[in-house]
Amino acid sequence: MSKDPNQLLSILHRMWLIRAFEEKVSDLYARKEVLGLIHLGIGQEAVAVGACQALRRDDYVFGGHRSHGHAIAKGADPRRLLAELAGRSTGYCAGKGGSMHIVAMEAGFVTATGVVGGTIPLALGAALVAKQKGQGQIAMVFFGDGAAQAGHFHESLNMASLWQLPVIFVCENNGYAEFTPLSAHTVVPRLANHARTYSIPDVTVDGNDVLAVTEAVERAVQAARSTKGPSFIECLTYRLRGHYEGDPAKYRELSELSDWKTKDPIQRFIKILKDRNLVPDRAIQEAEKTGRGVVEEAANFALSSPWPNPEEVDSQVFAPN
Ligand SMILES: Cc1ncc(C[n+]2csc(CCOP(=O)(O)OP(=O)(O)O)c2C)c(N)n1
Repeated sequence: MSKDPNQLLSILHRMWLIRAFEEKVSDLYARKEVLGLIHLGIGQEAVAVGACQALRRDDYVFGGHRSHGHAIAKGADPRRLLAELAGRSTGYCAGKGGSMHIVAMEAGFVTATGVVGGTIPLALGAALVAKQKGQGQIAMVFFGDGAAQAGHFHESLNMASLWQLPVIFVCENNGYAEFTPLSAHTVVPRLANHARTYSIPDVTVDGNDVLAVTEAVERAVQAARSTKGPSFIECLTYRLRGHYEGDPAKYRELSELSDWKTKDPIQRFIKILKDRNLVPDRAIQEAEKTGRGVVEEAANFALSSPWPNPEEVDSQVFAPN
């Protein structure tokens, strides 16, 4: 990727915005202002930002259950996102979806899902539409290592390759599916190898290095836009929080957690920026403050927004009345 300082700063801003957002969600959850099951992506910001950095606004992105960061990275409005998590009528789904059902169509974030790997086949549908429209749009789907063990993951890889669909599979291998380590749920430790079975080009990258993710995705995007079909990118990363908010995470060693803390993707990127003198120090310092300011404003917006009208409980939902 180019070393344009504005582009580098925008990457840093986005990562801080996501980190600040997730920390605010954790805080609001503890205060019971945000309800439901909450999965945070703290520690995985480089994947979301690096991958979406290479996309156009009209490209389609699909997430999963840990997708606040994916939505923000694609350009979703943090105010409407936080309002959704707080169950308010100004939220993306009028407060009826919550954390795992984010839809931000204006930003090209098509949907998240609580069904593990459930959006993988959906991304193929978007890619098929994009291919038929012929305007260079592409689809991208984020999923975890656990999702890669699902049958529909394999069916989707097969179909994407067979039909040469412009879809990029981004596997966030954070080493755990819920409380189960990778070694206990597959005999295939390098998940990108699955792509080879279906003749899809693959790469495994350090998912805590935002520039490595960006470079891999840029290549995949170029291929997808020039009708060369799907790509698979496995990003090795780690979640610094439990599986869900409130998870005591007793299934992993504290030494493992502290080791990964030293690989924090934001601090690593800051080190690169400073060591190589790529952007002014002052701008680096400002980035965190800016992100936290945006999130503070989003929280004020969300918590001062009205609750949904109880009479509308069965509108906009797929439920019999
Ligand atoms: C179809 C389905 N099976 C099981 C679950 C329960 N579940 C929720 S999250 C999760 C683990 C997902 O792991 P992974 O795909 O690696 O994503 P991560 O949580 O690490 O981001 C499971 C099994 C579910 N939500 N949907």
